[in-house]
Amino acid sequence: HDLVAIHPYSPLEDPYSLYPHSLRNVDELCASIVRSHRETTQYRVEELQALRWKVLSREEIQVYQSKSVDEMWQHCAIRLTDAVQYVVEFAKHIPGFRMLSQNDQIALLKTGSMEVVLVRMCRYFNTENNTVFFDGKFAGVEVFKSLACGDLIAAVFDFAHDMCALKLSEQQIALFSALVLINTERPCLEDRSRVQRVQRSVEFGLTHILHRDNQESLMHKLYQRMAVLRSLCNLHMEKLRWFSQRYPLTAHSLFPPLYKELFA
Ligand code: CLR
Repeated sequence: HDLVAIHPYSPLEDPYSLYPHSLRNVDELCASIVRSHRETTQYRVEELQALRWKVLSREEIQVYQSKSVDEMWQHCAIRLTDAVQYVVEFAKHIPGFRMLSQNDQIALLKTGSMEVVLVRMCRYFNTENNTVFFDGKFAGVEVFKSLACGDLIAAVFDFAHDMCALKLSEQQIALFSALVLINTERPCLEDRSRVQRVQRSVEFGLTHILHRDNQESLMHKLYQRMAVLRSLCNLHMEKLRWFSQRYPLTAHSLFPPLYKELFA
């Protein structure tokens, strides 16, 4: 597997899964998730803020729109895989994740990595003109026209817009991302109870920071967003199946191996 470098099991390395509810540890747990989020999000919020004026020109949009379906799919698959790779790095540093079996790590990433990319998308989204940072500039839905999956793109942009409306802090995004990944409901898990222990500690961490920020009402909204994420990812898989049927050669030989491993 390209996906996860396995580390030898060492319970000492990971006190959180043993004592998830001790108060001193919850601060450490949050700090460590926030640090790994910070270190794996390609751009900082301030950097993205400073780049907001960089919008694609009409000519540049034309270039994307005149790409063939398979060319544009390949291009986006590469960009997405890049983003997924950072999410894999993030996951590896969630306290407790590396203690899970390789099978369970992969099972969580298979369904969760794309969802976390979509959570992270809100940092890269400008609600003033509904554009997302793509290839170094801000791009609207029309840029993705040649993918021929307008419904998915519209749904993804809507989701980003709704996430932005919650005005989450970086810490809240970090903890929410971890919670999206560590989910006992994912299919094909071997050791659900171990995943559950990690999930409880992350949940406890998120509750803790929402309480500290006096924003407990966000919890309910975040759980609602998790259901939307699941449906978006199902739609992505559906589109990928459709694409692979029409363009088997591109899907087979030109998509990044990690993209195929995770989603195919
Ligand atoms: C999400 C946050 C990441 C950086 C990043 C990289 C690639 C971007 C992605 C973000 C958002 C969604 C995105 C993607 C490239 C293509 C994809 C714009 C900003 C759109 C929605 C097209 C999806 C096409 C599939 C059907 C192949 O940290």
